[in-house]
Amino acid sequence: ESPQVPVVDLRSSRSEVVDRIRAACEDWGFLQIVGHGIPEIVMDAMIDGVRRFHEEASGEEKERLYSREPGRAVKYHSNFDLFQGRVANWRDTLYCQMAPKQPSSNELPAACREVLLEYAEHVMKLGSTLFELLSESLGLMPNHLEDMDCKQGQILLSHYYPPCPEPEITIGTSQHSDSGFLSVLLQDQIGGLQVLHNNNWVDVTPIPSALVINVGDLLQLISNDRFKSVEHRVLSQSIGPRVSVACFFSSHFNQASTRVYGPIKELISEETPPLYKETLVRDYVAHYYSKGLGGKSALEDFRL
Ligand code: AKG
Repeated sequence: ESPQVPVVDLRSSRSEVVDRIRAACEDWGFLQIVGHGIPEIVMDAMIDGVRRFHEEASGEEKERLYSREPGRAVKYHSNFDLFQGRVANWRDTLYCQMAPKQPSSNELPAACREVLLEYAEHVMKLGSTLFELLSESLGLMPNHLEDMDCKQGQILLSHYYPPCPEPEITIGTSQHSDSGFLSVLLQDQIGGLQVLHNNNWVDVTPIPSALVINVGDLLQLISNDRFKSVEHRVLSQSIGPRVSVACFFSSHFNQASTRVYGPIKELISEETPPLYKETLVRDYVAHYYSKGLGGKSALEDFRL
């Protein structure tokens, strides 16, 4: 039987949850969580809202939102690296930066405005829980990661993958690892997301009411390789559409931030010397974006 991405029920005992999260982040860089407290009705409404936007918003509205400008908080486009990467991905995306500054309500498309705000708030709360659990699983005080501003910024990418007539020559989302600290993914029941594990692509099989959690490059960097930021991709399929909402926690949009990130000093010892240089988040992310998707090379360039 092929290995499966670990599933963790957050209603289990604290020590069990911490142990299972540690194991998943060390071994897979990915897990699915259930019992996370976000109501199913909100998750379903979020998926519906995204589908409504992509299917029903007018051409004029999409044209008004279309942008590839780094500074814009709300924008609509296909893959962000269309002009840097090697391929055009078979998907469209609504990009919304929800924190540190929430977009004004008229910047968000009417088709999913309310549910975006509601879902973003739920994921923000869940983010606090997850960063506490991750801190504890690294042997740190519960508030350690949040105090490092790992959760200061929140971006929601609402993806829409249309059914594809020629899926064998097409890709939904190119192979990549995520740049931020942590990602929380809501996916519908269509499937197609795969994670690289021991050099094999493993399906992240949709589980009703579960969320997919994965470690980003910056968490791998500050955890000094304890936790792994792992490459993943989305296949395109003849069935669909598939809808997913990826939430990225980072702090890279804060241009004023002078905070540098390097391996956490509590995790450094003679046996485990620092493996990475210190970096500003915006410098890391600028490097990541300049490379485009298609491999996990950005982090390697920060290795000592
Ligand atoms: C991303 O937005 O970085 C993804 O990997 C999307 C994953 C998905 O659509 O399931």
